[in-house]
Amino acid sequence: MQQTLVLVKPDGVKKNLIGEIIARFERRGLKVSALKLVKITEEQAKYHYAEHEGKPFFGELVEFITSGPVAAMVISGENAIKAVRGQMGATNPLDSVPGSIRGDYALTIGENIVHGSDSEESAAREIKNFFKAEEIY
Ligand code: RTP
Ligand code: MG
Repeated sequence: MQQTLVLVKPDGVKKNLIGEIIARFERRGLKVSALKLVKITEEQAKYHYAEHEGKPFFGELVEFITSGPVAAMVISGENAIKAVRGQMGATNPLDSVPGSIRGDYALTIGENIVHGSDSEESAAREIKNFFKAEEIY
């Protein structure tokens, strides 16, 4: 059993894709263990994307992820981290296969619809940035 933090990013929320994205995970057999709509603060965004601090795209990344509400959720299941990353598709939507979320709904790397934790360590850190223990079922 693993838990992973998924964000439907501001572009995904604007395109009305929250339900579609959750449905894909649920159809796969993964569970929604926590869920909320939230506007990320700058501080929270910088913590979330700390590994990218100093990179040329960091400023734009923080600006984008704080530009509107995101749907934050904890998705749980066997090998949930890898399963979700597979369903998301490659970081650059142009490299994402059709049938993946980014391959179906995105065209540019800066607005790629969805986030998913990339390791158990990232998942633990990222989940704590969005949810209290009692908010996770
Ligand atoms: P995410 O963290 O959002 O789930 O995406 P990811 O793991 O697939 O990709 P990551 O390397 O963690 O990058 C985080 C986000 O930064 C933007 N990015 N822009 N311009 C660029 O070269 C570039 N590289 C990354 C993307 O929006 C990516 O989702
Ligand atoms: Mg990442």
